[in-house]
Amino acid sequence: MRLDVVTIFPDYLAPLELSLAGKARDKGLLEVHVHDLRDWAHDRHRTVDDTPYGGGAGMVMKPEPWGDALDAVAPDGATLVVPSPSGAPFTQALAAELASRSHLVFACGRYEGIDQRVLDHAATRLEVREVSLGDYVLNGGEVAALAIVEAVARLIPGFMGNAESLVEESHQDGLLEYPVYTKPAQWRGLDVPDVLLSGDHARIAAWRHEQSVRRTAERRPDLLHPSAMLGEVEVRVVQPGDAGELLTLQRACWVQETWSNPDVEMDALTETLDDVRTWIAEGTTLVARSAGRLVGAVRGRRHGDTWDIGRLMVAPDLQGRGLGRMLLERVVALAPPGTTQLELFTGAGSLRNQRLYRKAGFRVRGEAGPGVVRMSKPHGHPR
Ligand code: JD8
Repeated sequence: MRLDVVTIFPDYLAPLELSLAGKARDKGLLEVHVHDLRDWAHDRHRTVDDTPYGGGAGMVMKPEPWGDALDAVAPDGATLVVPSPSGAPFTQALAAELASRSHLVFACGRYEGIDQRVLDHAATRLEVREVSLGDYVLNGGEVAALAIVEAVARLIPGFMGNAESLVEESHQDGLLEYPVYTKPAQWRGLDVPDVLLSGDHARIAAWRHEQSVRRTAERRPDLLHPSAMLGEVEVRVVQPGDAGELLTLQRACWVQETWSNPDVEMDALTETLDDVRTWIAEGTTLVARSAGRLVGAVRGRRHGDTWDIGRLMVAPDLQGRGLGRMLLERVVALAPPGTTQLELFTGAGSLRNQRLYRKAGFRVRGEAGPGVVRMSKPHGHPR
């Protein structure tokens, strides 16, 4: 990935040299270039700002230096990221989306902001994403750019030493992190919770999940129960009339899957309405609706003593609220008598999905074709 940052304070971005981004550079995963906007202001004082049309306090950044800078730095088709207090909230999901791009250009504004025509003009040849770091006011875009670069760079495949750790994180599954501890086991009269010293990985995973849910309920209830966000969720067996919405939701969800699995062929992405009508007539398919909107679905099909689970989908804007976990539980509960194994397939790059399935007791059993992993779980056997 290539990153370009345009700013009137290039030294503000010096931390990029030090940090994670520096290591990514050494690994050849990331190429970072910082540019001084004043290099495109050619008057004696290298002026980049002027008074606002319509009056008001402060100064506005002039369009000409920005236009010339972006002409020089941003090739057609690049993604222009503009930190702004009026931008879309920056989230882990947006970080993942930006991490799928090959070239990001950051336009760091100052003063009262950048002349709007710079973004309007840029949008004629670039993907323009105005992004806000949070509901508070900074003096410029540099700090936001640093945070966004770090959140994006660490998602670049091969960047984090062990991709595994990415799966464990807050906001990956909509729950906050559980508390962590390290040696010594006693410190200033404070002990590490016994369960963490037990070596019983199932109990440890359960304790950590409970801690995550408790913290989320206390600190971020908005992230917790589906009903809290979605209102009542009705789950029922699919009807023929659901086919159109199901096709639409499926395509939206599998477009997202291509971000984490760019080289994998996905039937779900290319199926037709008739294909969907055909497979909802086979096996068991559940759909979830909230306020009349189709927000999720899952299917189960019997293959001998195996219950083949698939097409687990949650509307992209509602992911991370536990709806996927709930639908998985519901379709598992529908496994026919005599089922001895639950099985599913997902993208090798779909770490978030794998995390959900692993938390539900599924384990990766190996590759099932290029870029696809098979996960399964014994069923019906008393532990
Ligand atoms: C870019 C200029 C300062 C903002 C007058 C203060 C992001 N979450 C965020 N808060 N603030 C910013 C941000 C602030 C910026 C610029 C981003 C460029 N300013 C302006 C409008 C009010 N001053 C941000 N991301």
